[in-house]
Amino acid sequence: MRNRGFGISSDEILGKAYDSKLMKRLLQYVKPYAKYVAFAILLNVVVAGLGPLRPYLMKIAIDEHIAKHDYNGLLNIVLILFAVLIFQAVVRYFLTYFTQLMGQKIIYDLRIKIFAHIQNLSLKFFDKTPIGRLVTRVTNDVESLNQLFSSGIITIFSDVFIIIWIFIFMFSMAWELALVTLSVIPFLFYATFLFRKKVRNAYRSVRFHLARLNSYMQEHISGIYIVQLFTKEKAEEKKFKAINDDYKDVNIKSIFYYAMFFPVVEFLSSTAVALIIWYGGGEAVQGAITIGVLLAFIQYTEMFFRPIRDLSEKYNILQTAMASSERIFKLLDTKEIIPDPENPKKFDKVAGEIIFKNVWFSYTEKDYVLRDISFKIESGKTAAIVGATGAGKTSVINILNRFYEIEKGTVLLDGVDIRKIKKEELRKHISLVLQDVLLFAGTIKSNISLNNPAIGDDEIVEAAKIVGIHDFILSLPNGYDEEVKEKGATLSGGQKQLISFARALVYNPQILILDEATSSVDTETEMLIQKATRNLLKNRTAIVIAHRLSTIKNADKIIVIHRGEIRESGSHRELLAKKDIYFKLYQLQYKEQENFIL
Ligand code: DCP
Ligand code: MG
Repeated sequence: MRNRGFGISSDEILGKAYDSKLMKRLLQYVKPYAKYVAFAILLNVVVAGLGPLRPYLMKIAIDEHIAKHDYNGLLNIVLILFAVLIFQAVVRYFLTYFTQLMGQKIIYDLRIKIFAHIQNLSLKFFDKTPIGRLVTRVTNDVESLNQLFSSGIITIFSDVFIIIWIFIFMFSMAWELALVTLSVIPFLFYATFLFRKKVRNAYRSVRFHLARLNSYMQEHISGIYIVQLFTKEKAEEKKFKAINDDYKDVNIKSIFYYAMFFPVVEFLSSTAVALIIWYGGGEAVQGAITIGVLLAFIQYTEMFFRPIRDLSEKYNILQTAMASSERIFKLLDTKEIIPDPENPKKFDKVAGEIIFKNVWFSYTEKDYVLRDISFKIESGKTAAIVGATGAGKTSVINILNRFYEIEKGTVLLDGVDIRKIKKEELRKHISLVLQDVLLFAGTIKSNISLNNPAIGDDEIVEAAKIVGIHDFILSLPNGYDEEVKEKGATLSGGQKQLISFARALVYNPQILILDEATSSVDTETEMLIQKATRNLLKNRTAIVIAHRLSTIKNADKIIVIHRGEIRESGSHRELLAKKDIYFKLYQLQYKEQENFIL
């Protein structure tokens, strides 16, 4: 199906209702709980047999005891019937409990597996995958598998067993009458076949429109700020109404098929009962069968249609589950992982020398974002990267952290290719303060330490003091234990940035990267941070990216990037003397400042 800009094309997968390959894979997850499955099937066979036993007991009660005025015999049968009912209730309890337990255990494992897998995927994958889709995998799709395991597959067994038992009872009582009941089955199959086909298509469009509704909601709410700012509420409401209308229409259409199907089944079942009364009644009048047999048959016929009607519902569960599992496996099969080396190089201590050697890199395989980048930052020195928006500055950092893999060239840390270092080890030595600060649910303290138990409270306070946010934190009602709500919505941009600054410092890294780290703090705070970091940068390697050139004047080396290429590099003084790009940039900002002051 065409992806109509909603990013939901993979949600449209609607494969076969039963796919043995998928099922085989799914069963891998059931395997650890094979005992539960065996137990559940056993209980199912028992439950399935108990239901059809009742009409048989009733037949005996009528023919053997009521007809023969045997009161004591009748009492015995009633007691047996009562015992059967109680037994059935108890078995049903265990059945429900164990199948649900098994289902929950299976999807618990599956959720962990999916989450772990998603976490390890490369950022390249996330660049092109909507978050909503990944959330759906862990929630909705996993839930539909739960339905399959807890009510779908196992009750299919029970339905089949019930039908078999009914057949056995019917044919052993009166095979001619059994054939009369069966005469409506071809019609039933035909109705079911038509229904399945229609429902399948309806289901597909329901899903499509639901995904549309979801992604619209998601986008709308995350952009609510812009919507309200531009007073777009009315227009958005109109758009939502259109989407909502479509969704309602396809739902009504799908309900129509159900509304048709169930009365048809009901009609066929009543027809079968009528046939039994007509044909069986005639036989009874002639004395060919007893009244007990006739009544038992009427009950069997009614009983017989229930599992068949349920089977078509099971079919839907099966189909949904197959589609869900296909999507889940597709995600689990995604191999966009940045590999760790087989024999990783271990570091006791990192000096922090960084070398880029003829590095070429692209996000999309099409255009190179970085071309032939080469530079060296000696250990303990500070390098600055400057360049226009979109020049590729952040990309250099992404590569150094191995968030993305480069196409050509090498990146060396202390002379070792970073592909020969475990990602965890590499990133342990690098701290990063980013353009967009991300805070997590938790306290201010946990946002600084990221719940690392090795980091003590003293160190957290110390880091906060250095970046100058300590006093602010103390002014909060709960100080360092203040809850951070919804990604830090109650904090200002600058406050968030300072917290992330403290986070970077508290990890005491050998390499510190500041990507526009001071872009949203005021000039005074920026100066304070600069002073503090100057001390901190001693004996560490640092990369500083900043638009305000005044902040990087003191860097040991300034690298000027333009459209993915290094155009100049050197110290502030050297670059000014060159009177080229950096010189022009500096002049521009300098003049701007002067104008601003005037
Ligand atoms: N890009 C991309 N996919 C990403 C990130 C970036 O295709 N996930 C593109 C957008 C830019 C180019 O790569 O054209 C360089 O992006 P950078 O983030 O490296 O740019 P800068 O950091 O230099 O820009 P800014 O100053 O705006 O932060
Ligand atoms: Mg950037």
